[in-house]
Amino acid sequence: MNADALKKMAAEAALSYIQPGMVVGVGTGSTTNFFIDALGAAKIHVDGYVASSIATENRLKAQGLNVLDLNSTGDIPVYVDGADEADPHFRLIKGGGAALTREKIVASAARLFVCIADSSKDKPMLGKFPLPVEVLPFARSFVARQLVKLGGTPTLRNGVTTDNGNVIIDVTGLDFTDPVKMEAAINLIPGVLDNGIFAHRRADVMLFGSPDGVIEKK
Ligand code: ABF
Repeated sequence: MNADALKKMAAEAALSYIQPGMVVGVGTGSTTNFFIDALGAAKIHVDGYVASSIATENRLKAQGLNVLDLNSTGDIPVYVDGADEADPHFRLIKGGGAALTREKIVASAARLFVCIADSSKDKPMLGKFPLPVEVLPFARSFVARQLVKLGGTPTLRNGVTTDNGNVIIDVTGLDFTDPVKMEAAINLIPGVLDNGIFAHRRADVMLFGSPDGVIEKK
């Protein structure tokens, strides 16, 4: 089975967490796109969807689904999103699609975070995937130097501007022994909007699409 088939399997399994009348947070990325398509087909009568990116908002609307403003929903019952890596404690690296800041806001506003991924994202430890950091353009060079002081090797992601008008710096070589601590240390650098470590707000449920079927961990 190819990766897309495994992503689709995980995405469709997440439908079981969606109930009529809910507000549902929706992530960003190719796995989440399968989830949006499944939502469009399932026609569950939810109150509406909170999108974590402009791309997701557009895809939801193209499916005829009702998009809500997070400022008007209060906390939301469930958030469904993909990841670039997940560790055994459901701590994640996200942001390959450059939407990490809004993703973390919606995930943090959600009572339940269901993470959907193909089983190649299931890792014993975080850190192989370069860590995305969203940075104000004004602070790009300063932030890069501070990331070096934290042990990382920063690379500006060329040609990418986030939905919030910022740049992405991808960082390799960081120590992920304590992801909560690293997440906080990076976010203390002035000019950093947020980083792609989801350890403080990790996932509650993992749905991995695998050649043996969907593996659910909670
Ligand atoms: C998003 O989905 C991102 O945070 C993450 O980078 C991406 C996972 O990519 P994909 O679903 O395309 O494999 O949530």
